[in-house]
Amino acid sequence: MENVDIARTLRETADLLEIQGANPFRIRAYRNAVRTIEALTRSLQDMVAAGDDLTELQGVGKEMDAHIRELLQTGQLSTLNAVTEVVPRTLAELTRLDGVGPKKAKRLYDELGVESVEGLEAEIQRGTVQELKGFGARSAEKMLRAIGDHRKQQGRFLRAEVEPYVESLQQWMESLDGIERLEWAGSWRRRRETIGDLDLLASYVGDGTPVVEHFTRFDGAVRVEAAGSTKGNIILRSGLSVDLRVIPPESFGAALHYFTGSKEHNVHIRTLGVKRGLRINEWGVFEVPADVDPETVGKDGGRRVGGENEDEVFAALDLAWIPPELREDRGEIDAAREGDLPTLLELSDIRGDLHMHSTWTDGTASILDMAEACAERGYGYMAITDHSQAVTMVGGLTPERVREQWDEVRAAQEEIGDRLRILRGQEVDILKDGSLDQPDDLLAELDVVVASVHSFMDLDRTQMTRRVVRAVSHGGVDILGHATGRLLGRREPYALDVEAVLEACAEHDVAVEINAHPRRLDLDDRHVARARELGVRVVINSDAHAIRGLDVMRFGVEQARRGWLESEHVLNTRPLADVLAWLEGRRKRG
Ligand code: DGT
Ligand code: CA
Ligand code: CA
Ligand code: ZN
Repeated sequence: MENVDIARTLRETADLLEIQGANPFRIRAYRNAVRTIEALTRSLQDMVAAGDDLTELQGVGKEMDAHIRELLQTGQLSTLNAVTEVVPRTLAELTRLDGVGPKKAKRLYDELGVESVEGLEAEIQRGTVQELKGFGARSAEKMLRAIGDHRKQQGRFLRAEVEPYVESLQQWMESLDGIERLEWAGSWRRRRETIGDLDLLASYVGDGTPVVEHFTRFDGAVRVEAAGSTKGNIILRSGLSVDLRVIPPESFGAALHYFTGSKEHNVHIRTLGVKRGLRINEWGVFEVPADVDPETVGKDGGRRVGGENEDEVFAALDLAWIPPELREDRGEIDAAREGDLPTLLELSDIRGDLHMHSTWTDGTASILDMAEACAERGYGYMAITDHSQAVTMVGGLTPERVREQWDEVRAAQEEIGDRLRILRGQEVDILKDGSLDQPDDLLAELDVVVASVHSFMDLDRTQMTRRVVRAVSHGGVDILGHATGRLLGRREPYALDVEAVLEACAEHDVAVEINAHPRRLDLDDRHVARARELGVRVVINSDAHAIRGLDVMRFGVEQARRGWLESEHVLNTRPLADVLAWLEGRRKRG
């Protein structure tokens, strides 16, 4: 079992225990363990094999330690089995719907016999949910929307969920002799924010059966769907499907290009080939005589002019090699022809992080610990941006508390010295009418203000757009945080005219955030590209709530690359002096 599988099982158990009305402390123990496991970089399996004491991990006590060991040994959890004797396991899925917590799930089950998302949908259609006390038509309508959101994302995985499998499968395949090249293709290589399935290519001379057989023996596989001499497919415990293709070396580059996609990019490339009398497919690049329609010759008919390396596919069309992130047929082919491809930014360009939380609100680490961790990551600056008071659930800060926090910021700064600059920030709530959750004098005294929406997310498009535009036009806001509020797999973006918001950001010189949390990645790639076109400054923030949370920055950088960003478009690639100059300039203009 991978860490993600263990985390998922524990989370499911916690959900079901909560539905059952178990002791809140017990439930919290599960959730704390889940949070730790999700942030863990080492595999629990390896740690146990190495004889590590798991109870040294934060949030992992004796009971969770035993659970993890049981899962690793048997693939089962007896506690979960016992719980599912009382409430059906499918109820856990219900609580994953936005707006349906354990209490609601329990009532839907007790009073209407709803056991699953499908069941809930059917009951809403019959009108029974609307009749329940405390539910009503509006709430039923919201649930229907949540079901729709949930469905749209079904079967797709976050990059962060897939990453551990990529690493362990890579290691497993590398342990076999004879594979010349091994590359991931598909949406994973294009660094899409969600992944439908994984596509792995192996270059191998001769019959590929041993490679496919080795692949199917990967210990994370629960099912083998296909195993032949050139192709294999396995299903992992999480339900993730992995395709393997074994490719002869002379075709490897062409296959890598083909299976990297996207399909739209491939179609465009193939069409350009046809115009030049070239047949381009997963086997190679072939020249066909002028009087022959290239579509009519066989899959490897004609004279081979390339295919071993990927750049030969592009070179045959007089194109520069295109980074996989850009291969969506959104102008990258023209740019490659004209020498206009962007020099995409890299993780190492990032010099600071301007959105994170501490123990002052819902973070788990102190300001000093966060600062040390940022310094360790090589940053020159960071901002502590705890929530404002409207977010009551996490103890959002009043203006007085914010000023108190500055003492701790100052103390942490003294401790850290000139290794890193700690900026005094806030994540200020954008209230329902677009006003801000802090007074103007406080905003002016803060070094950096991130403004975000955390409430009334179901306003209509006009109201929501007016609200956000008003906030970014206020003058006191430096950064618009997670602009569309989407949660991948959980919640669609709220109704918002992003174009109008970006225009307002451009007009008022407000930076727009790429929130790097793998479940957010908000803005999305197209809007990032649009921000670049409009000349809006972009900032990539971790929104970390724990030290490990800082490490999601890489996902944000990947998203920025998919949005064609170069280092110069991103605020936090600039040195501290530039960032301060920009912030101070904004303060003066007020
Ligand atoms: P995913 O798995 O939904 O996250 O997205 P992809 O892009 O990984 O899609 P997948 O796994 O179905 O196929 C991998 C690549 O193979 C795809 O990006 C392009 C190529 N491909 C698949 N089907 C076709 C097709 O019908 N025509 C062309 N031209 N290429 C295809
Ligand atoms: Ca795929
Ligand atoms: Ca595939
Ligand atoms: Zn937020």
